[in-house]
Amino acid sequence: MTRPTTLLLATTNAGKVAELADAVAGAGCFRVLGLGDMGKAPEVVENETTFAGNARLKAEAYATHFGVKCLADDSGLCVDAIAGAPGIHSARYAGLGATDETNWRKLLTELAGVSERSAHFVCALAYATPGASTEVFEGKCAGVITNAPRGTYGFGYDCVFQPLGSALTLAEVQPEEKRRISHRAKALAAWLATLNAEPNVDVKGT
Ligand code: ITT
Repeated sequence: MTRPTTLLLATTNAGKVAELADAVAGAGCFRVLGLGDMGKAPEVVENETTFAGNARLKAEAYATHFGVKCLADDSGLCVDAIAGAPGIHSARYAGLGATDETNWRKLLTELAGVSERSAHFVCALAYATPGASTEVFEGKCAGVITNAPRGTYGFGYDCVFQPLGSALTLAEVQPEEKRRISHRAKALAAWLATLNAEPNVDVKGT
């Protein structure tokens, strides 16, 4: 029997926690902790210019500080008609104190009258181990921005994002369905696929 490895899920975003925690629990080999289970956490300034860079910053800062393996996500929405905005600034698109609703309202205002509404979500997932090199996995989900919000599931921009091939927004599909098709699901799948190569992590929990 392999002892579970402690893994810190380093995000303050409740929506992300819900999506990450399920997948990580499914791996069956981790004792999962959140930032709330730790002592005072260092403040991490996300000042890189890419999703991957910011995810790596967060994962390495927490892994080093707490001495445990750490999984951190940096993600956001890139809209083609506005040069990929809000991109890495998705969480604060509507300014300091932005909420999910002020963010998606600002996006709909920016796109008023715009017919080209293609967009994609990106998730960069960084997996840091103290004293070892960090791995980063990326997932994308392509779709279009709707003209109005629809649905009550999910978080962030889900209510204005309709994945390609779907008639529903990510806030209208059941959470299980989002966990199957999303950018975060794809990044998680790529990370989970590498775990069996680790000497002290046994995905099958044998
Ligand atoms: P942490 O840094 O603590 O993880 P955060 O919310 O600040 O939390 P980010 O800097 O990665 O995280 O910003 C991600 C933002 O992108 C998030 O606040 C949403 O507005 C948006 N976003 C990311 N993934 C999303 C998803 O699956 N559905 C809808 N919006 C999403």
